[in-house]
Amino acid sequence: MDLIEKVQNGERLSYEEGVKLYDLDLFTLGKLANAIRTQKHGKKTYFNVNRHINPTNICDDVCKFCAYSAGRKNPNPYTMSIDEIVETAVKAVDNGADELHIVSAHNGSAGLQWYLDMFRSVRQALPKTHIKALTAAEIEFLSRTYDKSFEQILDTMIENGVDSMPGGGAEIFDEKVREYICKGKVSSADWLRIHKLWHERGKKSNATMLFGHVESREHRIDHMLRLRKLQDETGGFNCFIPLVYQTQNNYLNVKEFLTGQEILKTVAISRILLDNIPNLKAYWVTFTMNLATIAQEFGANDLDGTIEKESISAAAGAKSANGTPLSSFVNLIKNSGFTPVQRDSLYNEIKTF
Ligand code: V47
Repeated sequence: MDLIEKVQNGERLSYEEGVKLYDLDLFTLGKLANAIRTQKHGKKTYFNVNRHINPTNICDDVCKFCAYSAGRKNPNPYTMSIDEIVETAVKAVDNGADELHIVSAHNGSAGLQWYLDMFRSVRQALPKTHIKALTAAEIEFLSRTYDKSFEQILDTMIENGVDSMPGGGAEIFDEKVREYICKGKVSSADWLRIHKLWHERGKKSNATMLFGHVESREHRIDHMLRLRKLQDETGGFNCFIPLVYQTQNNYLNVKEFLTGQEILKTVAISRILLDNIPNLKAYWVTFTMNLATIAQEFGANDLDGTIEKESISAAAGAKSANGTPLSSFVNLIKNSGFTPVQRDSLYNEIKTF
């Protein structure tokens, strides 16, 4: 059977077939991915009203692609106080946010207690707000630095009020690429193991893939299939988020920005290959709003959220520092022919516009 027919019949593709998908032209891929998106989600495009909080940029790890950590290229180290974090969170919720996305650099001098106090204090101040916090990379870092098992860190996160885990830190799972771009950070096996343990605790998480730097198409397919395998076991991933590498202020020295065509092909292929992860996010921060809008026709059914403030991708050149207002977000989705649906962090629908 030919590849196109296999996709149309909803059959699962192998690694080799996944790689071959890239040989199809963009419009064929878009049509195939859009058919799957429409079958699963119709014309709905999800987003949420969220606030990113990045409490510290002081980092003990050295990822070549990162422009956010307070290293040689970013001389402004900071660590927010617990009061500042709570104040920021309360203000965001007063302004309508129902999710706090809290991730940081790997700050070995802050102390494990600082992390736990942060979650407990935010939870006390905001009993109903969803806290999505700590990437698997941060969890591995905390485990390594404070001599705790992954299980102990995950259990204390839950005790202190964390609801779900974001998908960061996955980068590219291929061990050689990983060694080059983020040596010393969480291994691929541990990233997957931490999410597995989290899912076994009845909790949900997301998964990202950082692409458009030194990786090949084959590495992207390998990355997606490692996620598909874990999802078969646990069913705990809500969403897959392909992050487009931003080129500025970092040490990876890749100056060529990916073409829109390659980004859209990768979106469509992830919709086709990840048949068991329900949601596919075109994260407007790294796509640009224009391309995220188009990605809705190539399989994406989620555009992330209003964000309010963004530091990680903005440091590397993305135009995301101040988030985006709710009204323009809604209009953008509407004007592109889709139905904006505000969701909570676990994809329960809150409001259809
Ligand atoms: O893991 C770092 C990435 C991630 C760059 O779970 C960069 O809903 C592009 O994971 N260019 C953090 N990306 C962000 C993240 C995320 C974002 C939105 C939603 C969710 C979710 C998760 O940012 C890191 C890293 O892969 N990153 N540097 C850069 N130069």
